[in-house]
Amino acid sequence: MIDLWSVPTANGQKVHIALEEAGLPYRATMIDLTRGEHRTPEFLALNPFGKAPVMRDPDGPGGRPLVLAETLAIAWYAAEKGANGLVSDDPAIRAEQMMWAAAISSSVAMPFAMQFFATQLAPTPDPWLIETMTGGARRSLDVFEARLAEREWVCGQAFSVVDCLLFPVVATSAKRLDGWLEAYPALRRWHAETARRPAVQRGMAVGAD
Ligand SMILES: N[C@@H](CCC(=O)N[C@@H](CS)C(=O)NCC(=O)O)C(=O)O
Repeated sequence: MIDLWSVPTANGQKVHIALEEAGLPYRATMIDLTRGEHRTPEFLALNPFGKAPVMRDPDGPGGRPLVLAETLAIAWYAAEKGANGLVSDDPAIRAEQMMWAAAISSSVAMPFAMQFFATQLAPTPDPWLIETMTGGARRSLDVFEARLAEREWVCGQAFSVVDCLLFPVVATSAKRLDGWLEAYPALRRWHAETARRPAVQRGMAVGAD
């Protein structure tokens, strides 16, 4: 069974949802960042960057154990291993899925993370940083609003690993923005449809208590 060391944040939720949608059995251990559990020698041996989530599959490719960090890498691995169609067999669609998955993990995750640091964690609020990162977060929602106005799921007619990665951005990170999805009707429709999926509900519940 896959072992997952995780956190109840958007990054952790992305991986929980991908594992649930892939139908792979896993055991999640929640890491307490406030107690420095991500800086122990045992954790750093799994991920030298000292960041959750991290996964260990004892039955990886070729039957050998595989340790993976990075949310995108874990979600993509789960999507491929689960063979539930979360990653397309068509090389062109697959390349497009990778582009959107990478964008969510970098161009989108960065302003949302910085917005959280600037508004919730910074000892002294910096108005420039707050405005810049809130603007960046909103502009990334604008991109998905335009896309989802024209297609059911982020990469077309089929739910994919990209939707698994986007859901916590919208359901958790964007919820911190004033008005949440008020100005985003297509994202509201997509969020409601995605939130109805039992695997998404199970993934969001992991570590939530
Ligand atoms: N690029 C990494 C970022 C992971 C990350 O920042 N995880 C946070 C929790 S959401 C963490 O472990 N923070 C601890 C730290 O940075 O010290 C990914 O996509 O998985």
